[in-house]
Amino acid sequence: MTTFQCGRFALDLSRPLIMGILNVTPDSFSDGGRFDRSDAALLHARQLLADGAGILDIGGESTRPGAPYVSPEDEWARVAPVLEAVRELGVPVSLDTRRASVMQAALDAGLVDLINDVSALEDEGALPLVAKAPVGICLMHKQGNPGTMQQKPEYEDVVAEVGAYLASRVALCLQAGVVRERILADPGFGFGKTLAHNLTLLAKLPQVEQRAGVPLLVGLSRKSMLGAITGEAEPAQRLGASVAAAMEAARRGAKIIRVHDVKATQQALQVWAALDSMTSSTVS
Ligand code: 9MG
Repeated sequence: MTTFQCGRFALDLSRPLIMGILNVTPDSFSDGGRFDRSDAALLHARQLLADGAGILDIGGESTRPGAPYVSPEDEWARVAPVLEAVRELGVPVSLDTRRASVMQAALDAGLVDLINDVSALEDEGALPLVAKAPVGICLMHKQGNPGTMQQKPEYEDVVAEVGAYLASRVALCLQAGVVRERILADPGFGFGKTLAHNLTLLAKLPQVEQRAGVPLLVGLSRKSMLGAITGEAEPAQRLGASVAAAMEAARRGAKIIRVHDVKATQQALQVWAALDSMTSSTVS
Protein backbone atom coordinates (compact mmCIF):
# COMPACT_ATOMS: atom_id res chain seq x y z
CA MET A 1 0.00 0.00 0.00
CA THR A 2 1.30 3.47 -0.89
CA THR A 3 0.64 5.90 1.94
CA PHE A 4 0.93 9.66 1.63
CA GLN A 5 1.61 11.55 4.86
CA CYS A 6 -0.48 14.66 4.55
CA GLY A 7 -0.67 16.74 7.73
CA ARG A 8 -3.33 15.28 10.04
CA PHE A 9 -3.92 12.40 7.60
CA ALA A 10 -2.22 9.28 6.24
CA LEU A 11 -3.83 8.79 2.84
CA ASP A 12 -4.06 5.42 1.12
CA LEU A 13 -3.10 5.92 -2.52
CA SER A 14 -3.89 2.40 -3.71
CA ARG A 15 -6.90 3.93 -5.55
CA PRO A 16 -6.79 7.39 -7.16
CA LEU A 17 -8.02 10.22 -4.95
CA ILE A 18 -9.85 13.29 -6.19
CA MET A 19 -8.63 16.73 -5.18
CA GLY A 20 -11.48 19.24 -5.54
CA ILE A 21 -10.51 22.74 -6.66
CA LEU A 22 -11.79 25.64 -4.59
CA ASN A 23 -10.65 28.91 -6.10
CA VAL A 24 -11.15 32.06 -4.07
CA THR A 25 -9.91 34.40 -6.77
CA PRO A 26 -12.33 36.93 -8.25
CA ASP A 27 -10.59 36.44 -11.62
CA SER A 28 -10.56 32.64 -11.58
CA PHE A 29 -10.94 31.33 -15.15
CA SER A 30 -13.17 28.48 -14.15
CA ASP A 31 -15.66 29.71 -11.59
CA GLY A 32 -15.90 33.40 -12.45
CA GLY A 33 -15.16 34.36 -8.86
CA ARG A 34 -18.44 33.05 -7.53
CA PHE A 35 -16.71 31.70 -4.43
CA ASP A 36 -14.89 34.78 -3.18
CA ARG A 37 -16.75 34.85 0.13
CA SER A 38 -16.03 32.30 2.82
CA ASP A 39 -19.65 31.27 3.36
CA ALA A 40 -20.11 30.54 -0.32
CA ALA A 41 -16.73 28.81 -0.35
CA LEU A 42 -17.74 26.61 2.55
CA LEU A 43 -20.95 25.67 0.74
CA HIS A 44 -18.96 24.79 -2.34
CA ALA A 45 -16.45 22.80 -0.24
CA ARG A 46 -19.28 20.73 1.25
CA GLN A 47 -20.60 20.02 -2.24
CA LEU A 48 -17.16 18.93 -3.50
CA LEU A 49 -16.91 16.50 -0.58
CA ALA A 50 -20.43 15.15 -1.11
CA ASP A 51 -19.52 14.61 -4.77
CA GLY A 52 -16.49 12.50 -3.87
CA ALA A 53 -13.49 14.75 -3.26
CA GLY A 54 -10.94 13.34 -0.81
CA ILE A 55 -8.86 16.53 -0.59
CA LEU A 56 -9.72 20.22 -1.03
CA ASP A 57 -7.26 22.54 -2.80
CA ILE A 58 -7.71 26.20 -1.91
CA GLY A 59 -5.99 28.97 -3.85
CA GLY A 60 -6.14 32.76 -3.84
CA GLU A 61 -3.88 33.60 -6.80
CA SER A 62 -4.72 32.59 -10.34
CA THR A 63 -1.77 31.22 -12.35
CA ARG A 64 -3.70 31.62 -15.61
CA PRO A 65 -1.64 33.55 -18.21
CA GLY A 66 -2.69 37.22 -18.09
CA ALA A 67 -4.22 37.03 -14.61
CA PRO A 68 -3.85 40.30 -12.67
CA TYR A 69 -1.16 40.60 -9.99
CA VAL A 70 -2.28 39.81 -6.44
CA SER A 71 -0.08 40.89 -3.53
CA PRO A 72 0.87 38.23 -0.95
CA GLU A 73 -1.17 40.20 1.62
CA ASP A 74 -4.28 40.11 -0.56
CA GLU A 75 -3.73 36.45 -1.37
CA TRP A 76 -3.58 35.62 2.34
CA ALA A 77 -6.62 37.79 3.10
CA ARG A 78 -8.59 35.83 0.50
CA VAL A 79 -7.63 32.33 1.59
CA ALA A 80 -7.35 32.68 5.39
CA PRO A 81 -11.09 32.76 6.21
CA VAL A 82 -11.77 29.91 3.82
CA LEU A 83 -8.96 27.78 5.26
CA GLU A 84 -10.34 28.41 8.74
CA ALA A 85 -13.85 27.44 7.69
CA VAL A 86 -12.93 24.24 5.85
CA ARG A 87 -10.46 23.10 8.49
CA GLU A 88 -13.45 21.96 10.56
CA LEU A 89 -14.73 19.64 7.83
CA GLY A 90 -12.29 16.91 8.85
CA VAL A 91 -10.72 16.35 5.40
CA PRO A 92 -7.23 17.10 4.12
CA VAL A 93 -6.86 20.78 3.22
CA SER A 94 -4.33 21.78 0.57
CA LEU A 95 -3.11 25.34 0.05
CA ASP A 96 -2.27 26.26 -3.54
CA THR A 97 0.39 28.95 -3.26
CA ARG A 98 3.88 29.68 -4.56
CA ARG A 99 4.74 32.32 -1.96
CA ALA A 100 6.81 31.52 1.11
CA SER A 101 5.12 34.30 3.12
CA VAL A 102 1.65 32.86 2.45
CA MET A 103 2.88 29.36 3.31
CA GLN A 104 4.38 30.71 6.53
CA ALA A 105 1.11 32.39 7.59
CA ALA A 106 -0.90 29.22 6.91
CA LEU A 107 1.60 26.94 8.66
CA ASP A 108 1.89 29.27 11.68
CA ALA A 109 -1.89 29.19 12.01
CA GLY A 110 -1.91 25.37 11.63
CA LEU A 111 -4.52 25.57 8.89
CA VAL A 112 -3.18 23.26 6.17
CA ASP A 113 -2.29 19.60 5.59
CA LEU A 114 -0.62 20.01 2.20
CA ILE A 115 1.27 22.73 0.34
CA ASN A 116 0.55 22.56 -3.40
CA ASP A 117 3.19 24.71 -5.07
CA VAL A 118 3.30 25.25 -8.84
CA SER A 119 6.85 26.59 -8.31
CA ALA A 120 8.05 23.45 -6.48
CA LEU A 121 9.20 25.45 -3.39
CA GLU A 122 11.52 27.69 -5.44
CA ASP A 123 10.45 30.89 -3.68
CA GLU A 124 13.19 32.04 -1.31
CA GLY A 125 12.79 30.42 2.11
CA ALA A 126 9.93 28.13 1.05
CA LEU A 127 11.78 24.83 1.19
CA PRO A 128 13.23 25.02 4.74
CA LEU A 129 9.95 26.44 5.98
CA VAL A 130 7.80 23.63 4.59
CA ALA A 131 10.43 20.97 5.39
CA LYS A 132 10.11 21.61 9.12
CA ALA A 133 6.30 21.66 9.11
CA PRO A 134 4.29 18.42 9.44
CA VAL A 135 2.59 18.73 6.04
CA GLY A 136 2.51 17.02 2.66
CA ILE A 137 4.19 18.72 -0.29
CA CYS A 138 3.31 18.78 -3.99
CA LEU A 139 6.20 19.86 -6.23
CA MET A 140 5.06 20.92 -9.71
CA HIS A 141 7.13 21.45 -12.85
CA LYS A 142 6.69 24.55 -14.99
CA GLN A 143 8.81 26.20 -17.64
CA GLY A 144 8.94 30.00 -17.31
CA ASN A 145 6.43 32.09 -15.43
CA PRO A 146 2.64 32.07 -15.70
CA GLY A 147 2.51 35.41 -17.58
CA THR A 148 4.76 34.29 -20.45
CA MET A 149 5.19 30.53 -20.16
CA GLN A 150 3.00 29.62 -23.14
CA GLN A 151 4.84 31.93 -25.57
CA LYS A 152 7.55 29.50 -26.72
CA PRO A 153 7.91 26.39 -24.61
CA GLU A 154 10.89 24.29 -25.75
CA TYR A 155 12.27 20.92 -24.72
CA GLU A 156 14.62 18.42 -26.35
CA ASP A 157 13.02 15.56 -24.43
CA VAL A 158 10.06 16.71 -22.39
CA VAL A 159 9.73 13.51 -20.33
CA ALA A 160 13.43 13.41 -19.44
CA GLU A 161 13.58 17.13 -18.60
CA VAL A 162 10.40 17.26 -16.53
CA GLY A 163 11.37 14.01 -14.79
CA ALA A 164 14.88 15.27 -14.02
CA TYR A 165 13.58 18.57 -12.64
CA LEU A 166 11.07 16.80 -10.37
CA ALA A 167 13.73 14.34 -9.19
CA SER A 168 16.06 17.26 -8.35
CA ARG A 169 13.36 19.03 -6.31
CA VAL A 170 12.50 15.77 -4.51
CA ALA A 171 16.20 15.29 -3.71
CA LEU A 172 16.40 18.80 -2.20
CA CYS A 173 13.40 18.06 0.00
CA LEU A 174 14.95 14.78 1.16
CA GLN A 175 18.21 16.59 1.96
CA ALA A 176 16.21 19.09 4.02
CA GLY A 177 14.88 16.21 6.12
CA VAL A 178 11.50 15.58 4.50
CA VAL A 179 10.55 11.90 4.36
CA ARG A 180 9.64 10.58 0.89
CA GLU A 181 6.13 9.65 2.12
CA ARG A 182 5.36 13.38 2.44
CA ILE A 183 6.16 14.22 -1.19
CA LEU A 184 4.13 14.25 -4.41
CA ALA A 185 5.32 15.40 -7.84
CA ASP A 186 3.33 16.90 -10.70
CA PRO A 187 4.37 17.28 -14.37
CA GLY A 188 2.47 20.59 -14.57
CA PHE A 189 0.18 20.14 -17.57
CA GLY A 190 -0.20 23.45 -19.41
CA PHE A 191 2.58 25.21 -17.52
CA GLY A 192 5.06 26.09 -20.29
CA LYS A 193 4.11 23.20 -22.57
CA THR A 194 2.66 22.89 -26.08
CA LEU A 195 -0.18 20.48 -26.80
CA ALA A 196 2.38 17.95 -28.08
CA HIS A 197 4.43 18.29 -24.86
CA ASN A 198 1.30 17.79 -22.74
CA LEU A 199 0.18 14.73 -24.71
CA THR A 200 3.66 13.20 -24.56
CA LEU A 201 3.74 13.66 -20.78
CA LEU A 202 0.29 12.13 -20.40
CA ALA A 203 1.12 9.18 -22.64
CA LYS A 204 4.37 8.56 -20.76
CA LEU A 205 3.17 9.33 -17.25
CA PRO A 206 4.60 6.08 -15.78
CA GLN A 207 8.07 7.20 -16.93
CA VAL A 208 7.59 10.59 -15.29
CA GLU A 209 6.60 8.90 -12.02
CA GLN A 210 9.56 6.54 -12.20
CA ARG A 211 11.99 9.44 -12.73
CA ALA A 212 10.43 11.60 -10.00
CA GLY A 213 10.51 8.72 -7.51
CA VAL A 214 7.32 9.75 -5.71
CA PRO A 215 3.57 9.42 -6.44
CA LEU A 216 2.10 11.81 -9.02
CA LEU A 217 -0.63 14.39 -8.66
CA VAL A 218 -1.98 15.71 -11.98
CA GLY A 219 -4.17 18.62 -13.02
CA LEU A 220 -5.79 18.51 -16.45
CA SER A 221 -9.26 19.78 -15.60
CA ARG A 222 -10.70 22.30 -18.11
CA LYS A 223 -7.21 23.22 -19.33
CA SER A 224 -6.55 24.89 -22.68
CA MET A 225 -4.91 21.72 -24.03
CA LEU A 226 -8.41 20.21 -23.85
CA GLY A 227 -9.80 23.30 -25.59
CA ALA A 228 -7.20 22.79 -28.34
CA ILE A 229 -8.22 19.16 -28.78
CA THR A 230 -12.00 19.70 -28.71
CA GLY A 231 -12.27 23.21 -30.16
CA GLU A 232 -14.27 24.19 -27.06
CA ALA A 233 -13.31 27.76 -26.15
CA GLU A 234 -15.22 27.91 -22.86
CA PRO A 235 -13.37 26.09 -19.99
CA ALA A 236 -16.60 25.09 -18.20
CA GLN A 237 -17.76 23.34 -21.40
CA ARG A 238 -14.80 20.93 -21.36
CA LEU A 239 -16.37 18.41 -18.96
CA GLY A 240 -16.19 15.34 -21.21
CA ALA A 241 -12.60 16.09 -22.17
CA SER A 242 -11.66 16.71 -18.52
CA VAL A 243 -13.14 13.40 -17.35
CA ALA A 244 -11.49 11.50 -20.22
CA ALA A 245 -8.12 13.10 -19.43
CA ALA A 246 -8.50 12.34 -15.72
CA MET A 247 -9.23 8.69 -16.52
CA GLU A 248 -6.26 8.41 -18.85
CA ALA A 249 -4.03 9.86 -16.11
CA ALA A 250 -5.45 7.47 -13.51
CA ARG A 251 -4.99 4.50 -15.86
CA ARG A 252 -1.35 5.52 -16.22
CA GLY A 253 -0.78 5.60 -12.47
CA ALA A 254 -1.63 9.14 -11.29
CA LYS A 255 -2.56 8.89 -7.61
CA ILE A 256 -4.27 12.24 -7.05
CA ILE A 257 -6.35 13.98 -9.72
CA ARG A 258 -7.00 17.73 -9.28
CA VAL A 259 -10.41 18.60 -10.78
CA HIS A 260 -13.22 21.15 -10.87
CA ASP A 261 -15.93 18.61 -11.77
CA VAL A 262 -15.72 16.17 -8.90
CA LYS A 263 -18.98 14.29 -9.37
CA ALA A 264 -18.42 13.33 -13.01
CA THR A 265 -14.80 12.35 -12.32
CA GLN A 266 -15.83 10.28 -9.31
CA GLN A 267 -18.42 8.39 -11.37
CA ALA A 268 -15.87 7.61 -14.07
CA LEU A 269 -13.39 6.34 -11.48
CA GLN A 270 -16.14 4.22 -9.86
CA VAL A 271 -16.84 2.48 -13.17
CA TRP A 272 -13.14 1.80 -13.59
CA ALA A 273 -12.83 0.43 -10.01
CA ALA A 274 -15.89 -1.81 -10.46
CA LEU A 275 -14.51 -3.23 -13.69
CA ASP A 276 -11.11 -3.66 -12.13
CA SER A 277 -12.42 -5.65 -9.15
CA MET A 278 -14.59 -7.78 -11.47
CA THR A 279 -11.74 -8.67 -13.81
CA SER A 280 -9.36 -9.43 -10.97
CA SER A 281 -11.86 -11.62 -9.05
CA THR A 282 -13.88 -13.53 -11.68
CA VAL A 283 -13.40 -15.31 -14.96
CA SER A 284 -16.11 -16.37 -17.52
C1 9MG B 1 -2.83 25.43 -8.93
N1 9MG B 1 -2.77 24.58 -10.09
C2 9MG B 1 -3.26 24.85 -11.34
N2 9MG B 1 -3.01 23.82 -12.15
C3 9MG B 1 -2.35 22.90 -11.43
C4 9MG B 1 -1.81 21.63 -11.72
O1 9MG B 1 -1.87 21.12 -12.94
N3 9MG B 1 -1.20 20.95 -10.74
C5 9MG B 1 -1.11 21.47 -9.48
N4 9MG B 1 -0.48 20.74 -8.54
N5 9MG B 1 -1.59 22.68 -9.15
C6 9MG B 1 -2.19 23.37 -10.11
